[in-house]
Amino acid sequence: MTHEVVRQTLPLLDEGDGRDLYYLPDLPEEDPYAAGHRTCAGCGPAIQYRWVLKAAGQDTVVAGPTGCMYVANSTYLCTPYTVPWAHTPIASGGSFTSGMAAGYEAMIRKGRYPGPYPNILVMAGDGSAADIGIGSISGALYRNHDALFVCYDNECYANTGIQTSPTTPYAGMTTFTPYGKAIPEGKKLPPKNLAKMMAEGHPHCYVATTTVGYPVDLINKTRKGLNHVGAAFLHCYTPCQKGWVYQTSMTVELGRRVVESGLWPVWEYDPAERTYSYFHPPVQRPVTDYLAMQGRFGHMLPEHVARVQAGANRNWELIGMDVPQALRDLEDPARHQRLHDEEYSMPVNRGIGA
Ligand SMILES: Cc1ncc(C[n+]2csc(CCOP(=O)(O)OP(=O)(O)O)c2C)c(N)n1
Ligand code: SF4
Ligand SMILES: [Mg+2]
Repeated sequence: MTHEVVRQTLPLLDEGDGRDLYYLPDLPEEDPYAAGHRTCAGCGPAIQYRWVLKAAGQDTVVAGPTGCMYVANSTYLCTPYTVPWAHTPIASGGSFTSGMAAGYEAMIRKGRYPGPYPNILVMAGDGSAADIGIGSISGALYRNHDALFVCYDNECYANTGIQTSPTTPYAGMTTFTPYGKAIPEGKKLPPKNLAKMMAEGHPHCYVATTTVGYPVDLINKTRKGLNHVGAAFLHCYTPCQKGWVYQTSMTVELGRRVVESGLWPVWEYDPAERTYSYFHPPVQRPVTDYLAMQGRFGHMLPEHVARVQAGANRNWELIGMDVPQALRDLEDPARHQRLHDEEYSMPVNRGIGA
């Protein structure tokens, strides 16, 4: 006898007219990612893990390919998870999760597991999701296994000592992209556009981007990805305090500024309509307001900063927003100084909708 596979539906939080994207709602009390792990203070990936798992709830199973969030979170016989969790090799997050998803489906159909079908999640770093493990994740998306694949993007291979990854931004200094006389900008290559690759390459999947600066957005996109029957991919910007060199308390602020400076478009891809919807932030800033907060960019020269501003301005156009003349003017290197001499606006108490 074949049993029906019953799926869960997680409720979405009210986003109001969009302004409420900024303020912290009443989060679910349950915390499947409990306190007591060993990530650095202010670790963006740890914030993302906590919110994603709060959004998913207790009927969830998680896989984690090798990276900071495996190493810092688990020591022998000890993890912060109150839900089943497995570590996978760095290349195998997609294949492991495919197996879990297919296994649960089969067990429920055969009556060997009572159901409902659990929330199946894998949270992989950018080194895993955009580089070493991209093949296995692409395979899982292509085969449309019912699971959510999250890339927590700290824009480097953090766990092995902050090496460059495909998502490290242009001019981002890492231990493998030091700046010097020969290469003054540090990293020369532009970052890989992972989320667009995933959406364009797997058009039947739910795909979205978000940051740790927008908790309601992060929680809702997690839930939409889990509610979607089939494969889903979420790309989340997660600052790494150790690798990026910034004030510990600024993690969430960076998660907003990267969007407000046009460097991280926040969007959602709807596989039914095959359309993208872009979030239009109410504030548009010069990229220096973002770059100057981080030591990894301190070596940048005026021409490097101007180049990043030009890229941000193209992003504004891409998401359908006007580029203010003041930001267009900043495409001129003559308008800049060395980044370590640059002033940036200090964070204000944003309040609701600020
Ligand atoms: C096949 C393979 N190559 C290299 C490593 C070494 N390694 C362990 S963690 C890690 C960094 C992973 O980076 P990322 O996925 O971005 O996660 P993060 O450390 O930034 O959290 C690397 C390269 C490995 N475990 N397996
Ligand atoms: S090195 Fe970065 S990603 Fe790793 S635990 Fe520290 S802050 Fe988090
Ligand atoms: Mg990483």
